[in-house]
Amino acid sequence: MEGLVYKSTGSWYLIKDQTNKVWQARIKGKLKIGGTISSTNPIAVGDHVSFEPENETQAIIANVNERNNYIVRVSPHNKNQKHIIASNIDLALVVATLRSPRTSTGFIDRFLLTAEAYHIPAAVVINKTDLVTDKDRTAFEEWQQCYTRVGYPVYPIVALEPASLQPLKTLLQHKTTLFIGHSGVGKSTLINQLIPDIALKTTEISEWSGKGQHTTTFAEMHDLPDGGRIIDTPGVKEFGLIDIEKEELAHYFPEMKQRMSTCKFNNCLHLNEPGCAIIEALHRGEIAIERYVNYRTILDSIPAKY
Ligand SMILES: Nc1nc2c(ncn2[C@@H]2O[C@H](COP(=O)(O)OP(=O)(O)O)[C@@H](O)[C@H]2O)c(=O)[nH]1
Ligand SMILES: [Mg+2]
Ligand SMILES: [Zn+2]
Repeated sequence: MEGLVYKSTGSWYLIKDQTNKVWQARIKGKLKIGGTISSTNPIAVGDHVSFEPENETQAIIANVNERNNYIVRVSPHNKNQKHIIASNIDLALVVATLRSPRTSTGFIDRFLLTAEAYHIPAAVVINKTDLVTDKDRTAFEEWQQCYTRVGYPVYPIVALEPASLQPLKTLLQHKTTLFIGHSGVGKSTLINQLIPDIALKTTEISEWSGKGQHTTTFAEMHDLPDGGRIIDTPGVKEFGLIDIEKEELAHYFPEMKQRMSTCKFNNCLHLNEPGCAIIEALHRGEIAIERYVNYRTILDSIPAKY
């Protein structure tokens, strides 16, 4: 039988078959996996699998179909290993907030470039816009302008106000969408609005401000009432970069990728090389300074090859 993985706890998997029947499944013996990625988790949310029923509700997974795509992060347990967050994704959304808590643009940019690297379309949701004060108004407008300009649609919302969610609902229809965001940005609140009978637990600000919570929680997929699915990933604090070399990094910033072929040197890292098209565009105000600063910070964090 064929099924789709909705949840993984590491040893058990929750699968839905074509009739929407739910199975509790596990792996036994050797698993056949399409493709060649090695990761700490052999099966991820979003995987299409074949399975053999053991009884009315339990099953054994025999085979994982080849993935259209997947998105990984550094394994929380081992920095040198990949952990697949989810697979077969149509859209990746970062849920960000200007305050309570403030999401750094560094986090957003790391997320966006990871989506680029894995060829997954991405968009930015700015939640808690009801809390935007005069002090963050400029930053709010800059985020909207900056991300829209480089090709990422921006959706400002108030998760608790259904009327603000209409454009986002239209976007999500009939897609499998991955939600990423720091703990406390309102992902569960948003998902509760999108799927009225789901009743996910939300966390009061006073509770999540303590460190060390949500360290080992797992991604879970949910069906949307009007078609489509969303994948909730609790507690992603940091997006580790995997397998990206310094020379490649600018390819994953669309505004740089588009211009870098006119740099004088073809191995230009866009630092201070003569004839650098990126630096020139930066001086003309065509590339956002914050995006460039984040590029530099991420570049510094990538170890040199030798
Ligand atoms: N003011 C305001 N608070 C929100 C909004 N969305 C969520 N919250 C609150 O933020 C807190 C964390 O929300 P939660 O959904 O648990 O965040 P998660 O960790 O991303 O799942 C809760 O107290 C929510 O009520 C919003 O749009 N505006
Ligand atoms: Mg949550
Ligand atoms: Zn350059």
